[in-house]
Amino acid sequence: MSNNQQITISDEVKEFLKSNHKLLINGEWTPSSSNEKIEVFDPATEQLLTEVDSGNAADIDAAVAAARKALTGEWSKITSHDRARMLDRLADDIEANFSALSEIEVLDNGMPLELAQYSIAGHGTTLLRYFASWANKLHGQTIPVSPAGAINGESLTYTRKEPIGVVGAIIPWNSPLIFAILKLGPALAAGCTVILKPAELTPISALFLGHLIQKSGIPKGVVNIVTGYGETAGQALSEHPGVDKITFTGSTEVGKKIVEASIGNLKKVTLELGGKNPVVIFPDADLEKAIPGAARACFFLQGQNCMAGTRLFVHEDIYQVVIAGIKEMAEAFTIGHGLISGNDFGPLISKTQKERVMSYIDLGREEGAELLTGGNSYGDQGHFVQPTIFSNVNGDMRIAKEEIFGPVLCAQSFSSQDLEQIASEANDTPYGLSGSVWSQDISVAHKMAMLIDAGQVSINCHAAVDPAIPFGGNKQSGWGREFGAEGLEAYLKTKATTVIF
Ligand code: TAP
Repeated sequence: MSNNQQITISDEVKEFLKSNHKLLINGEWTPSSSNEKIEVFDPATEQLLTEVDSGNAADIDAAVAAARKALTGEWSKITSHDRARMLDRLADDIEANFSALSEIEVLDNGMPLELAQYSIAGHGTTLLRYFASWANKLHGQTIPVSPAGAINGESLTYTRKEPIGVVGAIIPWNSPLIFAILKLGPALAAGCTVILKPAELTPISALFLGHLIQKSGIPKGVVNIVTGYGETAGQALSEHPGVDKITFTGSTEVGKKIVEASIGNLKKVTLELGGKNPVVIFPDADLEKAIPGAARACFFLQGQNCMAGTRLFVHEDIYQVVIAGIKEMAEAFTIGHGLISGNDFGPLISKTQKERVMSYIDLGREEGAELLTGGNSYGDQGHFVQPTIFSNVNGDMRIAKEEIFGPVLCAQSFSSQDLEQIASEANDTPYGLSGSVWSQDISVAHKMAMLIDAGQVSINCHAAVDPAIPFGGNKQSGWGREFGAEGLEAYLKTKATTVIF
C-alpha cells in the first residue's frame, strides 16, 4: 500500500517557501530575537517545506508595543468607511492570490485542494467582506434617563462603541488561514490592533497573508504576526499586561491555561474550544440526505474539526441501514496528498496527532466497541489514518466522551421515544459546541434541537456555518461567540456618557 504520489508545486509557492520568513512587527519583517527557527513539514509527505522564525517573549513585547502605539495613532483617525475599504481590499488581494493560498493551505495542513479552495472562497473572503461591511455601522444609543443630580430631569445619556484595544489572537492548525481571517476581520472592523500567533505546525498562510496586509493600506503596527511556540510566544501574549483581549481557538486544555495567564490584568477572553458533537437520526429522517450528511459530519477534514459529528445516535429501526451507508462512504474515500486531483481524504496534521488517534482506536477495541471499518494507519509515508467506525458504543466508554480530533465515528442506537432521555445521552460529555438532528417531523426536530446543550444545532444538515450565524460553545467548549453581530461585539466596549444641562 503506497501513497507515494508525485505532486507538483507551482513556481510561485516554491519561491515563497524558499524565502526567509520573519516576524511582522510594526509593519516590518523582523528577525526573531532568539534567531531560532521552527521547521514546517508537509503532513502528507513528511518532507520539510520551510522554516519560520520562532518568536519569544521579547518579540511579543515588541509586537505589543507596536500594536499599542498603532491603536491611538493613524489607525484611530482613519474613518470607518476607510477601515471597511481596507478590509475589502484585503479580501480582493486574497481572491487575487487564491491559487497560491489554496496550495499553501494544502501543503501546510494536508487538507484536500477542493476543501482549501472552498474554505478560502466560501468562508475566508466572505467573512472578511461581512465584517468590512460592519465597520461603518458601529454605533451606540441615546438613553432616556434621569440620573441623580439632574435638575428637573434635564439630561442626555448616550453610549459609544469603542475598540476593546490590543488583541492577542492565538489560532490552531486545523484551518489556519480561515482562523487568521476570522480573528482579524472583526477585530479590525472594530478598530482594534492585533498580534496574531499562528500554530507552530501551520504558520505559512498567515505569513503570506501578512504580505497582503502590508499592501492593503492598513497602517503599520495594526497587524503584527509572531510565529512561535505556544508555551513561549503564546504564553507571553496571554500574560502580557499590554494586551486587552485574547481571542483563542484551540483545545480546552490550553484554553484553561489562557484563562489563568490572563488573570494578571483581567484581560477579556474569548475561547473557541473542543467538541464531541452528537448527530441524532430519527426513524423518519430522509436517509438519502442523512447518511451522506452524517458521514461528512464526522470525516470532513479527517475529523480534525471542532464541529465534527463524531457521536452518532441512530434509532434502532434504521440503525443497520444508516451504519451500512456510512461505512460504504467511508470506504470510498480516496486517501492521499491533497494536491493530487481526486484525493478527498488527507493526512492528520502530525505524527503526534496520528499516534494520539491510533491510541484512541486501540482504546475503542479494548473498551469493547465493534470495529466496523478502518482502524489502521495508511500508506508508507505521511500521517494518514483510515476513516474508522466503531459500532455498539455506549456512553460509558471514553471514546464516546473524549475529543479524539481524528476520523473516528462512535455509533450507537436508541429505542426511546423520550426526547429528554435521548438528549441526556447526547449531552453526556464535557463539551457543548455543535450537533445535528435529522427528522422530517418539525416538532421532534425543533424540540430535540432545543434540548441539545450546544452553541449551535443544525436540522437536516450538520455544522451550518455562515459569517452571520453566531458560533461558539457551551460548557467546556468555550466562552463567548464569534461570527455575526455578537462576534463583533466581542471586540468592542461600551462607554456611557451623561450630560446634565
Ligand atoms: P492547541 O494545542 O490548544 O493549540 C492552539 C494554539 O494555542 C496554538 O497556536 C498553540 O501553539 C497555542 N498554545 C499552546 N499552548 C499554549 C499556551 N500555554 N499558551 C498560549 N498558547 C498556547 O490546539 P490545537 O492542537 O492546535 O488544535 C486542536 C484543538 O483545537 C481541538 O481541541 C479542537 O477542538 C480545537 N478547535 C476548536 C475550534 C473551535 S472554533 N471551537 C476550532 C478549531 C479547533 P502551538 O501550535 O505552538 O502548540
